[in-house]
Amino acid sequence: MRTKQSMRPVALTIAGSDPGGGAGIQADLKTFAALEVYGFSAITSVIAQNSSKVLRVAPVAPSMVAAQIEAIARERKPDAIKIGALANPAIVKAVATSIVEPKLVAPVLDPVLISSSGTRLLSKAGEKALVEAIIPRARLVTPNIPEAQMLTGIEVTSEADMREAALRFIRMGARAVVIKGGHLGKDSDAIDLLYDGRAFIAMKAHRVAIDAHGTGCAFSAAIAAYLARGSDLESAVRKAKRFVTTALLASCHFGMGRPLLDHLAAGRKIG
Ligand code: PXL
Repeated sequence: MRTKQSMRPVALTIAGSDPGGGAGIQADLKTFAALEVYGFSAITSVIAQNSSKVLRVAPVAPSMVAAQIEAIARERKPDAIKIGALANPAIVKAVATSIVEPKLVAPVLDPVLISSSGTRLLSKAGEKALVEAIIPRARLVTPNIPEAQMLTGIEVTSEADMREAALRFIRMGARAVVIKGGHLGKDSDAIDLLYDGRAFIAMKAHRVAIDAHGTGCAFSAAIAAYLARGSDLESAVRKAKRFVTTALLASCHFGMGRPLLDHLAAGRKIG
């Protein structure tokens, strides 16, 4: 019997591996599955970690990262791409070339710099390469406040600073940016700021006081999933925010460190 080609949307994650499944490739694939999007993946770095800490990081050879992307894109171009941890400048450049040459869709970039437990997941030299090679090609960049500060050099302590940093990302060449305001004003509502070079959209939400591992990964993966399903950027960001909040409220401990999100529970609740 002949099996037909799937009509299901496909999203690709290019990210690091978290064996604990809370962040990285594993969290991205769960997010795609929860949102009924087929998941492709290319591993950039193998990270030995659990819910408490990172023990070791082994970057994959840049040519091998490129080969993974080429192998899948040769057969089926993904409808959306999410990029996470890229480890070093050589991997940053290999990923940029692998996306640009076959004219793949512009990626959602989660500019992962340092793990929540304090280990660098992109070297200092890699930051410069990210600014030069990936940010100018991004459909959307999704920094948190520390990442926005490190990449723009602007100190962000207010909503006005968030707007200034957002402007800077657009000047760097990104088509849009959403700055996650979770690290600002710990006692008040959390405000995420979306800017596409035309209008600032402030998205206010009640702060969920759960310090789970992998929220940034799930957010950018969910945005990519909704884009793959055909959402426009603003609604993809709004729905992804709801997905993360729902997964956060269903989060649980699978160890002694931070709680981990329940991606599949969020998918069942809100899809
Ligand atoms: O949340 C940033 C992040 C991204 N990707 C991987 C990670 C982490 C945090 O630990 O492990 C693979």
